[in-house]
Amino acid sequence: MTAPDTPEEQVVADASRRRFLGTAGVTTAGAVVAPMVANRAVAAQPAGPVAAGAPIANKLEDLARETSIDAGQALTTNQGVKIADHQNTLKAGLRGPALLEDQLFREKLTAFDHERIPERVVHARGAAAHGVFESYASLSQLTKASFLASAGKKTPVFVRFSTVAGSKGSADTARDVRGFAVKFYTDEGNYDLVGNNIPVFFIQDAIKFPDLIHAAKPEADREIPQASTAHDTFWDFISLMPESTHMVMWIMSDRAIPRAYQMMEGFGVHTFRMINAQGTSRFVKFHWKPLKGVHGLAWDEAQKLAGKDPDFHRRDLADAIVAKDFPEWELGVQVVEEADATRFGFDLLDATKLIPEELVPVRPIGKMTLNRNPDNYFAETEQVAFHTGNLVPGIDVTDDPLLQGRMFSYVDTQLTRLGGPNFHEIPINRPLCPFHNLQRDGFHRQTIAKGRVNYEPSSIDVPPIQEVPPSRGGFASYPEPISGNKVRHRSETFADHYSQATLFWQSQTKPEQQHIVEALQFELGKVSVPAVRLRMLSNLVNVDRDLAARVAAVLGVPVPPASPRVGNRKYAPSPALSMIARGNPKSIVGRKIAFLAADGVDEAGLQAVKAELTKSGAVVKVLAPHLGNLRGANGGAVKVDDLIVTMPSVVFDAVFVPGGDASVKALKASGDAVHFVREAFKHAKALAALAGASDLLSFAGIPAAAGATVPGVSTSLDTNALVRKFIADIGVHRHWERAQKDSIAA
Ligand code: HDE
Repeated sequence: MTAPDTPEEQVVADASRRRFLGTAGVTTAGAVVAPMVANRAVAAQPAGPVAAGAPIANKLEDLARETSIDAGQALTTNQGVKIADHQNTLKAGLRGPALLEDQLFREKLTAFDHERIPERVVHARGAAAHGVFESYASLSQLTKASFLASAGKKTPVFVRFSTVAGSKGSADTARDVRGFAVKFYTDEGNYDLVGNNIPVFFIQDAIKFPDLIHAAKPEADREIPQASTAHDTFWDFISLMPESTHMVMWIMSDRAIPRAYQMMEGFGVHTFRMINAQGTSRFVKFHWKPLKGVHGLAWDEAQKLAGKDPDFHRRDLADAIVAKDFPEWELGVQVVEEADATRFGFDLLDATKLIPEELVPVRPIGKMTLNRNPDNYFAETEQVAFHTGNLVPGIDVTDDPLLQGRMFSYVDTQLTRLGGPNFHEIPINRPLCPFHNLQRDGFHRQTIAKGRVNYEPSSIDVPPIQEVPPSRGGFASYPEPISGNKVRHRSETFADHYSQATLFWQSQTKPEQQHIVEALQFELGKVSVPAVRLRMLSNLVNVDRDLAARVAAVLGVPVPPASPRVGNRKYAPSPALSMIARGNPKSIVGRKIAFLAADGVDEAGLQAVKAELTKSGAVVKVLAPHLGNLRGANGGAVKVDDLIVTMPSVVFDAVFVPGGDASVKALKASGDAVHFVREAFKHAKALAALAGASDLLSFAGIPAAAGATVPGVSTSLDTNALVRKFIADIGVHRHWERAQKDSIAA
């Protein structure tokens, strides 16, 4: 090894020598530790008592009290003792056995051995972000909740998105409902809106939740399959629970394979209450509407993404925030007067039903912007604990028997997951306003509550800890009048299980209906028990006979008779339920566009299209058979971003092929490039090719010849016209109506 020239090289050399020298290396360690000690003064200091003090305006400031930056610091034990050798255990002799007394080794390994906590029993896989909610106007006529009390009022939020069935390490793009949990750090305490991206649920009563989840999770004997409902036990349970049919229609639709978290709607699902200062209560349903529109993946694409980029959704969320293309949603409410609760012909307390937006419009009340990624996945995303019971004055629950069960489950589950009752003290969970009560002790207690008095009433503390009446902000449950016999029964008003499933089906566009049919064919095709398939088909006949027939045809069985049903309410189709008919903005901001090129590319054409797409907010990546620079046809150079083999078509929204004879020829000779365009076509994405590059598309079997009009494919145009059409095509998201796509082998 040559002698180090700089102090930095000396540090590296010293560190690597210590790895081999053991304690002898201690003599050189001073050189490593000394500059770090000097840095120590800048280390973030731990926070003071958390329960005391004035309100903190901002959650990031609050979390900053707990952050610590290790870079540049002296390496120490948890007791603050500086560590001289972090490479070798303490041994009896250079080649001898390890010594039990090695406290440095034991502290390190003990911490490591206990690094994992139980994953969430459901919603284990998730990703989160910080942001802000801004109220549009005073909502005081509806609710006394202070975070909705005035126009422009800003409240910090932390939002966690998740899949439900898969384990923590499963793929983001599994067919599943997505969790959409929002924690508002309001100035009156934390309010959690723990919702999903689908407005209804599988079951009506919480007592069935463990059965539903057992049936959906991997089967009990072999723990197969992971993060998939395409198996016997799920469909066995579902087919025996007709109340799940409405939700099943949503799960089989493209809602269950979103393009991005930022392109999903969110729903509170249950009917909640809002109560104003006068004590008037109204029913509300919560809706989050993404400003980027609601978009899905193709099912084949979602399955391939599960292997090619299992982190597709969490990467998209984090990247968008880094690029300052902040994900945004409007929060809206559907409001129903108590007196109108029975006018819909279904029960507002039944979580398998929705109120069509055409019957009760969604009123926008504020906007949420996610603008900061968490610093630490475990500390924030994993340890955040949501709870439907985290309510603030002015918002309350109803008697929905599903919601009532959730009121128990969320705190209960954290006791195991987060190891005791003090999880509210974890920085991501603690409120921004002061909190004081007489709850004490327990595992991992952080707050050092001073004084003798830990009970109430007491005359010793003057003044004592005090209740706050509702008139001054105390929470009081809505005094709903209740009477009735103690029963274990389901109300008859919950009995119509099919009418809204039919409403959903009839509200879908033709391609969306086709996707539902294909999803059912796929899932039931994986079911091995014939009786389960038949029972499910009998339920589907109640939704729509044609739907059942199209599924039955592929399952190779005749359509069975309908299963028994109660009720048959007719609804007008609701365009708001369709991801396509609802209408989406045509913006291409944040859309990922692959440019396929090779040496000899027409660099001027490439740069011109790239400039226009980038100006419109899209993210362009040049993919080529090799990294470095491409030689342009006219002597220029084009920087390559990625290899064609490392970035598959499924991670992009559209494909552009620039001209240049040699480039097009090389791409035609590359199986990866040909597969790339075929697959993008099959997944209904926008494709564009300049000049001779349409050869690549034709060669791949894509109808791209001059004069061919295939939705979303642009060829034979000059650069300006092509860019305009390509941008419009990308804005449509997917060209599902493309007839030829399913015959393409990819
Ligand atoms: Fe949950 N649910 N849930 N759930 N849920 C959990 O709480 C539960 C339901 C939802 O990102 C658990 O902290 C029961 C509906 C989300 O941390 C657990 C019932 C909706 C998340 C639990 C339901 C949800 C959870 C597991 C039926 C949409 C993830 C870990 C009565 C409105 C929150 C945890 C996060 C998580 C119980 C049904 C949404 C076990 C008993 C309906 C978004 O407490």
